[in-house]
Amino acid sequence: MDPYAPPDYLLIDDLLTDEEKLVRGTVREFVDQRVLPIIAKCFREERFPAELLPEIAGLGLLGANLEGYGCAGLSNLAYGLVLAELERGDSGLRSFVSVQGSLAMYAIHSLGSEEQKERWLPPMARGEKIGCFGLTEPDFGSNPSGLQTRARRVADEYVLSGNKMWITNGSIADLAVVWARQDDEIVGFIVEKGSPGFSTTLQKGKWSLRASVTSELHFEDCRIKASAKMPKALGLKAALSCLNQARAGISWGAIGAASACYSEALQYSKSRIQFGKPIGAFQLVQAKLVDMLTEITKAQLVAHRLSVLKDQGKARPEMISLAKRNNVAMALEVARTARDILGANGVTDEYCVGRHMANLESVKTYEGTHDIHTLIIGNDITGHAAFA
Ligand code: TGC
Ligand code: FAD
Repeated sequence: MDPYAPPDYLLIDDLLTDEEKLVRGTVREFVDQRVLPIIAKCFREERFPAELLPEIAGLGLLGANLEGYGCAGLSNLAYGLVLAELERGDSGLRSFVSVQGSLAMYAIHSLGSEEQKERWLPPMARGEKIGCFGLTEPDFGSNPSGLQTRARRVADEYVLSGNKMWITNGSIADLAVVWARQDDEIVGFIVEKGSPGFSTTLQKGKWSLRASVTSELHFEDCRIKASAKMPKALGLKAALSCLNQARAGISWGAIGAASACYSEALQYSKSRIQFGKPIGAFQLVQAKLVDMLTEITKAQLVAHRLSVLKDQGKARPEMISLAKRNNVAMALEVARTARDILGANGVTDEYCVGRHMANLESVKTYEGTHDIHTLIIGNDITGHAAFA
């Protein structure tokens, strides 16, 4: 197979270092050789490809932009390139890596005690322990400030009660970072699998992210040691600070999915003959391809600039919202247009466009819906919060 060459119309590769290109090249090869041959079947069977985990961990992709504790310490830019490659394979695979590294590991890294970091981060980086991140509840999605999961201190333990929903990795996780209300404050805990009163239910029947595990978490008077509380996980602000990491990564990941759809549609347009010509020779098809390429290129520039700002410590949460909102909407539109260019073939899983299109519907909703990010940016520029 020829190595994949993503669209790079404005030579953004010239802005990358040799090391960044090397990291991306390694993940690109992994996706070509190990992910693409199996992913359509996984999606069809609603199965997360857990067999890839040792290789993903071996490549240093878990918590890759974190420092120390066995993590690779990549720049945010290099990490973004990694996530774009993974999501070129499937959004479910990128979700796994985002939740493990950018949500669960990041939460422990930035909010946990030294003991918690030393205990959990090295095995999580090695892929020996899987994490999930439980913020969303059945009645509180966009508005986590109202979350109802309760934590009570009883002697040297905490007792948790409540339910989380739509939790990526939930049923396969060895530990859950869980946000709960203690008295009137939102606080975060590390809850181990097997804790008395903790159980999970797999959420089946998704037509999106079928190669990703999504679960409910149940806490019925779940008892955990007092030391499971993360000392710096205080207030909604702490929970939201973790989302910045994942949202920034998604802005890169979406480019990978969009690039896969664009490349497939471009190739198809050159080989599919109608009215005696390749469909790519028709003006209307060319206009669609040009719009796709233009939007991908703009998204690449947004993601690149955001990563540079993040590496310089200058990326504000609202900037991250702009990149997540724009790039995911762009990718979904590109996937839909690519699906259209493939005609009837676009609705089969022999081609990747339909799978990406379905996945991106979830990506548009999770980590803050498109409209919540509109309101975050709207608040920033006008000074008027329009959430409630
Ligand atoms: P609000 O009053 O605006 O904020 C409370 C405090 O938090 C601060 N803050 C942030 N800090 C860091 N990073 C951010 N992104 C922050 N956003 C807000 C804020 O400054 C304030 O600080 P302080 O010092 O004044 O206390 O809170 P609000 O209740 O009005 O909510 C605002 C809103 C709607 C933007 C927020 O609730 C929100 O972002 N909602 C969306 C929820 C969401 O994104 N959930 C994601 C769950 S995880 C997930 O989906 C994983 S998907 C799997 C995968 O990634 O693959
Ligand atoms: P709601 O908040 O009910 O929103 C429904 C609609 O109303 C949306 O269009 C929204 O934009 C709109 N809306 C809501 N409020 C307003 C407003 N003020 N103004 C205008 N419009 C508004 N969560 C986790 O904690 N951890 C995970 O690992 C995780 N993984 C996920 C995996 C998948 C596959 C999915 C689909 C979701 C996952 N989520 C996870 C949950 C995700 O973060 C939520 O779905 C998301 O935050 C939206 O919440 P909701 O689904 O309850 O929608």
